[in-house]
Amino acid sequence: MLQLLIGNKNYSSWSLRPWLALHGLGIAFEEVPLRFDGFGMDAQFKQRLRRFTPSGKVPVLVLDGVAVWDSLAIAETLAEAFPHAGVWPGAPAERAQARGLCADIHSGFTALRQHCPMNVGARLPAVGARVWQEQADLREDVHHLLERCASLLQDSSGPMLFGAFGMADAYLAPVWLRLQTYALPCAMPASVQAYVQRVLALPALQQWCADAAAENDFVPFLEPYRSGPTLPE
Ligand SMILES: N[C@@H](CCC(=O)N[C@@H](CS)C(=O)NCC(=O)O)C(=O)O
Repeated sequence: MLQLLIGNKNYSSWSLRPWLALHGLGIAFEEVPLRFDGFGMDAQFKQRLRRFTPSGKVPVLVLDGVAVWDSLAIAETLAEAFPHAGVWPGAPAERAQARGLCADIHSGFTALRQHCPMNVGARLPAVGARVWQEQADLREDVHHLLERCASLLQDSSGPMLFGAFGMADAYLAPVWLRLQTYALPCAMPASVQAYVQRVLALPALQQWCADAAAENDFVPFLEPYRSGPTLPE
């Protein structure tokens, strides 16, 4: 029995990663949504999470009654529990690359995270143009990721980064949603552009975006750039 505790789909990039991986790899699970009513200790969100994780954060995977928190720990747990599902590539060199990429995303790219928080349904091109111009570290983050993807795709048998869909593709998916939201004017190599289109067209990712829209839940403390759901930037 597998459960995944997740936050608001419009905002929670960390929840999206294992959710998309589970769907993309065909591993059945039950989704347990926890609304982001606040990140303070008195928030319902924190209260409901308390018995699963001391981190107070989503995602949390519950596998046979054991709670596993943190997206990277979840990735390794899935690889262990479902060794034939293709969480990581089969070849050791590729597996090392995929793990390294996920670890780098997990601990880095803070400028992209800070200036372009995930907001699936919003369209903020003016904000994107401004932060792109003002924030050199954001430009570096994006250029670095695009170069890395281009290089991996060159060696990949396709259609995904390491051949078949895996955790690395799921880890990068929120980046492509951010580029969409903020319309960052980055120069994207054609191979990466085609890859991004393939990821965005994945039925599971389409489903996540539709679910995010259906939430219809504007969460002010996660909205640095908007004061209401339909207000222009
Ligand atoms: N390193 C964690 C990050 C998880 C995380 O920051 N989750 C956010 C939602 S996307 C959260 O639950 N935040 C609650 C808080 O900051 O108190 C992971 O990889 O799972």
